[in-house]
Amino acid sequence: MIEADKMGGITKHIGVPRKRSEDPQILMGKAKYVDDIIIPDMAEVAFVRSSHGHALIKGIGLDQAKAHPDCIKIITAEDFGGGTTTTPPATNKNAESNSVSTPFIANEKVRHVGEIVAAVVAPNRYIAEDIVELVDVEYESLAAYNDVEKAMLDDATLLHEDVGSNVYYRDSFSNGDVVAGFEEADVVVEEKICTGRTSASPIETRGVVADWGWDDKLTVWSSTQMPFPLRTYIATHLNLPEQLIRVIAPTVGGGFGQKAHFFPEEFILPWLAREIRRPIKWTEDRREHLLTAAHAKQNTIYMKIGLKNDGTISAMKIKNIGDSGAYSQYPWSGLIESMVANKGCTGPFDVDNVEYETLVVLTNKMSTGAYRGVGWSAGCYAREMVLTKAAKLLGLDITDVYIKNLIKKNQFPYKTATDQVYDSGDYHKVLQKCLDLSDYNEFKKKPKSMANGKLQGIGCSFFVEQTNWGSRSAEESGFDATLHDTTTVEMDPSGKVTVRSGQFSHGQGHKTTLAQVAAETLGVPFEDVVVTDGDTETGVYGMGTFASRSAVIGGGAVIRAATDVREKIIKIAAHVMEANPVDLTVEEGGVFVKGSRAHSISVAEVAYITHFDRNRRPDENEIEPTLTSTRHYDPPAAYANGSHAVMIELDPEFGTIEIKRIVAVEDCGNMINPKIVEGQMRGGVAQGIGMGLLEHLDYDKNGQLRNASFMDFLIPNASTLPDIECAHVVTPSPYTEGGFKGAGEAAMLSVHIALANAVSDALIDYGLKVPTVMPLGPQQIRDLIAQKDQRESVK
Ligand code: MCN
Ligand code: SMO
Repeated sequence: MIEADKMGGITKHIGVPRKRSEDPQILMGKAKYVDDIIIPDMAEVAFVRSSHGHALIKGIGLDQAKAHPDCIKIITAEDFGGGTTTTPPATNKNAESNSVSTPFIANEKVRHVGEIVAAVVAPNRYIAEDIVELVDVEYESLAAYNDVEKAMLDDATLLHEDVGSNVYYRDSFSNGDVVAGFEEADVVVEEKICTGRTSASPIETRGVVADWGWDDKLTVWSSTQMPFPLRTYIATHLNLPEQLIRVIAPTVGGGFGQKAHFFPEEFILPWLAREIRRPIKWTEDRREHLLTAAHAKQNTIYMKIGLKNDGTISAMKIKNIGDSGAYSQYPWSGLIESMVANKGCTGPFDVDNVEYETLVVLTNKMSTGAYRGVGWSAGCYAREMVLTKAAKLLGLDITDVYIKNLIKKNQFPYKTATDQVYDSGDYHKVLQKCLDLSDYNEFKKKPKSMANGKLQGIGCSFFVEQTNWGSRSAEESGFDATLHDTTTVEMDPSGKVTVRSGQFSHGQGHKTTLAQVAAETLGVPFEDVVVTDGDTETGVYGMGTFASRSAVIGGGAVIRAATDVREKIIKIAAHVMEANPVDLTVEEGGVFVKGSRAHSISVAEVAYITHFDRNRRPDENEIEPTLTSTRHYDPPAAYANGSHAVMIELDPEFGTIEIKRIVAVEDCGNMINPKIVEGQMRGGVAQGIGMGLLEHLDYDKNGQLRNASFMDFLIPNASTLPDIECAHVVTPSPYTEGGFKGAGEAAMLSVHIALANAVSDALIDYGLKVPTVMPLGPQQIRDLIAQKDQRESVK
């Protein structure tokens, strides 16, 4: 294990802000995505998708479509015999939980607009779309549900008769004495907070190519975050041995959690390729994407918090109703948002008296799933808006409440009321750094009204984030999942190194960071290491990349495997040099006698001797002549933390917001590559601002999505945002190899909260105004201004 105190610039590779080695190909347009895969004789698929939110399928007329001269194949649910993906019930105690099945193709009933009703194969997409138009589906409308609280009513029409209720998951939890906690409180605030329905909107939409080769092996290219689990999934449903299937994730243009699911299209294409024995492709268009790639973050949360006069939080009570959409998205299920939110409900605060209830409800919308910061974006928003309001009622600033309640440095490891174990941190230092860099206290004193007629405001927020989903992190978030990862480190006879990672970088820069970790551990130049991932034929089984797990778990597995290889290099070099192994060290491609640079042998020579020179290497019965190790890693959770400050100018007439400054401070333990961490922070902040300001997939009461295009569903762009100012505090995790904590999602946990607090600050002259909805578009801002002073509603 690399000692944590050797990090932070003292080491040669870890901590170095290198540029990403993968970027030149991407920036020059050379990188190949799924849609760039072209195979001779390849046909294309288009889907007949439901135009109804909730309806019975009374008949599907295929005659005209089949009569089209270019129709290669057309299939409906019947062809699969009603095949489904079934998300099993949650196994945690105190839960009432049901499994929910997702049909690959809708059978008898559609439950959301965009659901697949039939698949058409034609020589190309244009013709396939023409044939789709010829399919005549007869529907009988059913009542559709957009609002979870309506779908929960006893007399609501059921989406899934076999589940028996539109509420398919319910649990409750209590710790401490919540009644006494509220009695002790000097102010109690309760709000209903509703968050918007977002889409991760990666630049590259989904896409699948499937080819049943001459050798009877199936190759599938998919824009996925999890190539190996996808292979298992396809093998299970096609009833094939896994070694007959090769899954390749080529360059993937962003996933953000959305591509960490299995979608029906990823099974239908391989199935069709087997049937027609021809390569086929499907590339999702943006409208399909907004309609049918997993949505996220829509929660209705009743949040009640009690505070004492000095700002101490004395009790919390939460009812979180998750909007699962029409199904429980496989594999993480529709629980992921609300369950993660409630399991992490105390956030960075030292609170004992907690009670929560989690409900997950079916509605006639696309299913929800993981999206960067899953669980926390909505859950933390609800907690923080209530805290902000309570702080204002007590005459305190929200940052006073933070200072009062943040877990103190000497309390780590800290076990939360909900049984999560926070490994390390210095939360007060992080907060102070953010306040200093943003000049928070000075800015607060400024008058809100500006000469240009706008109102200026500043907001701050603080977060803690569980990272690195292995088995134990998942368990601490309520999921019974076996998650770990494996990496092979392999030195070839020329001394060059290949890292075969079970992770899959779809934008995070692992080719750079995992190479840094390998170079550091082995003692070889960075340039000598190549990282491969994304191909089940050349890699080792791994769970993929999600839940900010790669630095810790992937990096940790690299450290373990590379340590084995380094030790072997030393042993073989010792034999060759007739030295004692304990006297040797490996640095930058050479094996040296410690303290004496004169005695050395290059790593390349050791590698050559190992593979080809049996006269000079040790006996192969003593040491096998390979420089390869495969190691697995499944560490405890590490919890990252950070703070955001946002400065805005708000136009009270139009309700628009211009963001002037964003400061982001983060502690992700030892950084492998600060430049990449900052890239992650900036990307997360941008998406967090999108979620906080712009994004909501807006369904009407019949389940029609009203904004399924980038004309109407807005995401932030470069001109929406100022430069994002990044800073770090480093508290290495004592629980992980290298002291790393995850960094990939953190920024999405709290920048929207800082933004909402800035809105509240800008509107201070209008009374007590704390948002209860997200996003905060012009209409919501105008509504907030028009609302009564919230002081009047407090008893
Ligand atoms: N890193 C580091 N030092 C640390 C922590 C991280 O240098 N202490 C580096 C890592 O080595 C890695 C990157 O930062 O190159 C992110 O690391 P990590 O936090 O381990 O997250 P993952 O690599 O597992 O990526 C997943 C995470 C998630 S869950 C979402 S969602 C998200 C995110 O990454 N999706 C992304 N960032 C994304 N960035 C891009 N460009 N595209 C996505 O789809
Ligand atoms: S939402 Mo990230 O892929 O865990």
